[in-house]
Amino acid sequence: MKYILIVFQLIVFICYVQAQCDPNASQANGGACQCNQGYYGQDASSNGKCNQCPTGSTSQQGQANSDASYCNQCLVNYYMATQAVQPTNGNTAAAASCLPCPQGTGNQAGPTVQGDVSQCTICLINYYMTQAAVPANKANQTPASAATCTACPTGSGNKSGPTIPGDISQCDYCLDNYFMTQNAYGPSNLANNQFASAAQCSACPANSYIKSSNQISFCKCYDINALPLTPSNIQCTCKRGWQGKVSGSSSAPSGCSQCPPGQFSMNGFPCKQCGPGSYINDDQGSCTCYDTSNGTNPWNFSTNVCQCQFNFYGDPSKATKITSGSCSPCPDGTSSPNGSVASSQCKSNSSDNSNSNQQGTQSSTILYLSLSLFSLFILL
Ligand SMILES: *[C@@H]1O[C@H](CO)[C@@H](O)[C@H](O)[C@H]1NC(C)=O
Ligand SMILES: *[C@@H]1O[C@H](CO)[C@@H](O)[C@H](O)[C@H]1NC(C)=O
Ligand SMILES: *[C@@H]1O[C@H](CO)[C@@H](O)[C@H](O)[C@H]1NC(C)=O
Ligand SMILES: *[C@@H]1O[C@H](CO)[C@@H](O)[C@H](O)[C@H]1NC(C)=O
Ligand SMILES: CC(=O)N[C@H]1CO[C@H](CO)[C@@H](O)[C@@H]1O
Ligand SMILES: CC(=O)N[C@H]1CO[C@H](CO)[C@@H](O)[C@@H]1O
Repeated sequence: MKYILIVFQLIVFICYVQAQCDPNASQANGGACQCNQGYYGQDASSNGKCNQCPTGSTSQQGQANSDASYCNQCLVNYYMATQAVQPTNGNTAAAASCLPCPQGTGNQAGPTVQGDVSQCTICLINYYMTQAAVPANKANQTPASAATCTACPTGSGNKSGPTIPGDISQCDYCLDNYFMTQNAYGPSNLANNQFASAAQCSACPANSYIKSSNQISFCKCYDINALPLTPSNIQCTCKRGWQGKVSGSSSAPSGCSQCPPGQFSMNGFPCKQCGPGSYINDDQGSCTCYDTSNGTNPWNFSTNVCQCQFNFYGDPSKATKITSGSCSPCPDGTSSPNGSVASSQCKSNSSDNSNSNQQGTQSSTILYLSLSLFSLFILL
């Protein structure tokens, strides 16, 4: 009983000691509390407190991290303008001064030594590099410069940030939900990049998606029952023989449902019976008029009727499998509107024109006569 009590007290004591570490500190092998990576502070146990290293700088795990001078490294995509100062010779401890790399530039690892903006040697993802970083040159009095990085054109990018100079063809990927119509090409030696090109990338149509890729490609509709997208079919709609509105996300169920037997649909329109005189095609996406002989209109999705062309008359809607010649041409000199059924709809098309022509002739004759009369009058 006595021993159990001692063990219990020991556990409580250990817990108590561990609970004394600052939330941003840890205790190595039961030793003292040490501030974590990115923090510094004296005596991280009891009353001590861990402070965050100044913006852009960081400290290492497993070090004493007792004062600001332990913040002697820069985070990635920062450069070190001045190094950390140790609290010796009467100096006050100071963290390294780390400044963010210019927009679009960065580095592969956080700098550990003092330098300048030329520590920003690479381009960030989706930027391309036209010039490498240049350290300051005291002799020539040229200032330091970071890598020259420009954002890739809309929709294009790079899987990883370029590390060497090149041209716009470094933008050889299309981003998520952009499809590629042309590969990047180059690099060229030309200063103005005239003949280098980024990948050509276009946004996916509504209700479709694509993963980032460096291949000529096309987007996929979310809806598994949609007609596949192609360069000539650039809208997600239900496939032929299915009606409804395609789903707008990969998690949503299909919005398309199959037409009942004998009914057709295209582009998700409501399923319908074929119009009189036509039969349904195998894919349930359209119908065909039985009579396709001269003078008939081909079956059309939006009208769904079988009719004669203009200047013909007849009724192909009465046609059956074996019918042909439903439409007869109007007699010469007459014409009829689209969809005429009776010969009486063939009207002479010259009457109106000849009337106005006659009127024209009449008025010029009158004008001529009046002029002649007028001149005769003058002569007299
Ligand atoms: C259909 O019309 C074309 C000219 O438009 C003609 O050459 C052909 O002989 C016609 N066919 C029939 C079966 O009348
Ligand atoms: C179908 O008919 C409509 C209405 O007359 C017309 O606007 C359309 O051009 C036709 N489509 C075809 C493919 O002929
Ligand atoms: C004539 O009517 C048919 C439907 O029978 C339609 O598809 C076509 O577009 C029409 N043509 C014209 C020129 O209006
Ligand atoms: C009447 O109209 C039809 C169709 O427009 C045409 O083919 C024919 O030549 C016209 N006839 C005359 C006499 O103008
Ligand atoms: C990285 C980390 O753990 N940071 C913590 C430091 O401590 C404060 C509270 O004092 C927390 O809010 C941080 O999340
Ligand atoms: C995926 C990838 O990294 N693409 C290009 C990014 O840019 C570099 C040039 O730094 C190219 O070599 C890569 O092909």
